[in-house]
Amino acid sequence: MQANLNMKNLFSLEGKNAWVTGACYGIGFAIAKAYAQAGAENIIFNARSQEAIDKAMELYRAEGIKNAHGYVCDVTDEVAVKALVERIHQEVGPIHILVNNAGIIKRIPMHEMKRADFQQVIDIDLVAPYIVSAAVLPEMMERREGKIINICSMMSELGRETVSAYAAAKGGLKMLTRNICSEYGEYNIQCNGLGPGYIATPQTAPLREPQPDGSRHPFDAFICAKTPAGRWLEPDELGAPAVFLASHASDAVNGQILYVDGGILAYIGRQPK
Ligand code: NAP
Ligand code: GCO
Repeated sequence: MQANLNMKNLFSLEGKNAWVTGACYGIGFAIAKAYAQAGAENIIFNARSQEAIDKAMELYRAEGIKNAHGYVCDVTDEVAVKALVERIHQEVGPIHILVNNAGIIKRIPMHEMKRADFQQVIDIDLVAPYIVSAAVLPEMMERREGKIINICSMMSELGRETVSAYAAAKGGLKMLTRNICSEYGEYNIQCNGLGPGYIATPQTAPLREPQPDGSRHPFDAFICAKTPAGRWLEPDELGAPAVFLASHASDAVNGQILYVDGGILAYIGRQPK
């Protein structure tokens, strides 16, 4: 609670253990780095293969982060997630902060998308945040304190061609965020969303690749025209907003989606010159 904290300490994560799902690279890794810089006691992350964990541990070590703990776990596997929570309690300690970051996208016109593809996106981007949050909530309820941050998207608010499953999942994740807020706020648990704009990560790399003739990808130009700053955002620009949502500075913020989009949602798009 904020009663005995001053402004300087409000954004500190000292003494807190943070689990960022899928934080081997991209946005998750950027958030985990920011948490470490904000003083987090331990950084916990997971991936679907030991190879990914080993590679990520090298990245954490290169950043001087010595308190990173990587575990092999597919976030859609409810049994594995519950077992991992117990293992984290034994090997690391309590989970104070959970960031549901792990996610995929499939860019296929809906009428051509196979049901299995649609389902896989829903399972990872919407069902998994439910699975992981449900596994972590009991300890947060008992402790009467916890932070859950769901990584939403522009597609929590907007649609576009070929991303029907992703938009459905991220729209659902916005409402799951609001419902966790509603159901668990009485336990002093805050659940908010972080809504990145268009971020330069492996997930969006296909949208930025130069064309065979060396020209700019049309989507690259499109997004820069839709962003007031005229550029893609970098993963590290999400760090400080993520620290805010994980810290006592946001104890009175609940059920909100904090969009870190460079202004995309406010902007009709650059007018033709
Ligand atoms: P990314 O570079 O593709 O990284 C996604 C991470 O999630 C990877 O580490 C991936 O591991 C992991 N993951 C995927 N499915 C998993 C599963 N079933 N179990 C465990 N880990 C799994 O994506 P990103 O751009 O950093 O995006 C991270 C989050 O931000 C996602 O939820 C995405 O929807 C969201 N987001 C991204 C943007 C953007 O512009 N990049 C904007 C808004 C929101 P593997 O290597 O094993 O696949
Ligand atoms: C896409 C992009 C977006 C971003 C992000 C935007 O194909 O439109 O991948 O979905 O990943 O979610 O906020």
